[in-house]
Amino acid sequence: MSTLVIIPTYDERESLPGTLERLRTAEPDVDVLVVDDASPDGTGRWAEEVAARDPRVHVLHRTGKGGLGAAYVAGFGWGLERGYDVLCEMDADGSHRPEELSRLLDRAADPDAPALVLGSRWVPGGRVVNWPWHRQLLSRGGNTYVQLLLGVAVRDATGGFRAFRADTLRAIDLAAVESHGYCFQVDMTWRVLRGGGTVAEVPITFVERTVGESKMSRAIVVEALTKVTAWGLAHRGRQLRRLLPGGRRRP
Ligand SMILES: Nc1nc2c(ncn2[C@@H]2O[C@H](COP(=O)(O)OP(=O)(O)OP(=O)(O)O)[C@@H](O)[C@H]2O)c(=O)[nH]1
Ligand SMILES: [Mg+2]
Repeated sequence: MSTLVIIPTYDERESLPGTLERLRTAEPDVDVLVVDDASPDGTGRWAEEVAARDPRVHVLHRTGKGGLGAAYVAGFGWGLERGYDVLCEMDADGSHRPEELSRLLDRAADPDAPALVLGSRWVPGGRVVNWPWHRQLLSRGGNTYVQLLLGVAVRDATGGFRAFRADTLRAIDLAAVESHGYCFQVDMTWRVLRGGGTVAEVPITFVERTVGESKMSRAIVVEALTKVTAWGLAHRGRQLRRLLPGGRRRP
């Protein structure tokens, strides 16, 4: 099973070296793709130096900060073109522990592997470390909102430590994915589920970053809230139409 771990970066010069080193130690056989959006702090240049010495490390440079979603879509395209079997998402900031990637990969390698394996903070055994209460509230509240509106049983649809099977990504129209922030994670989960795919959650310990700065912003929260509400209303509308007389025959 060939695996690509995609790490999007924007100003992660301080955090990427440690994360990459831990990843190479924990999973020496996976390939890594750093997708850098022309980080002003030189993260992309640094990653390029590593790639020159380590054939398993690759760098995709984008011209400017275009959001997490667009970076992943570019990374997925790169990986699918090269025929990887499993494509993973992982943050550069150390929140996703490279030592726990094996849990996701083991599940993705099962004979009855799900379409998507999520590293989950909010299933039994999952934890968060040093995360301020307001971030926990936002994450738990956001995930409850997703579950209620979309009617999905996924506990951590906003998490970004995950493993997709390549055929799962091939079945998704990636060019149509426009979400930027952590709404992107919900968007991808929802597309997998709507396409009939299964999603499995494995517990992870999520550790608050110790260096660098968060890219979380009000705009990212507003985007997620607006889009999840719109998807939820459309979904409930479709359900309602199916219940109406003759509803099933309607297009
Ligand atoms: N290429 C690229 N990477 C990004 C962009 N925005 C965020 N990232 C990366 O995406 C990962 C997650 O971003 P974080 O800033 O940690 O955001 P977060 O994990 O949602 O929020 P925190 O919990 O506050 O850290 C990090 O590796 C970032 O460098 C972007 O616009 N482009
Ligand atoms: Mg983070």
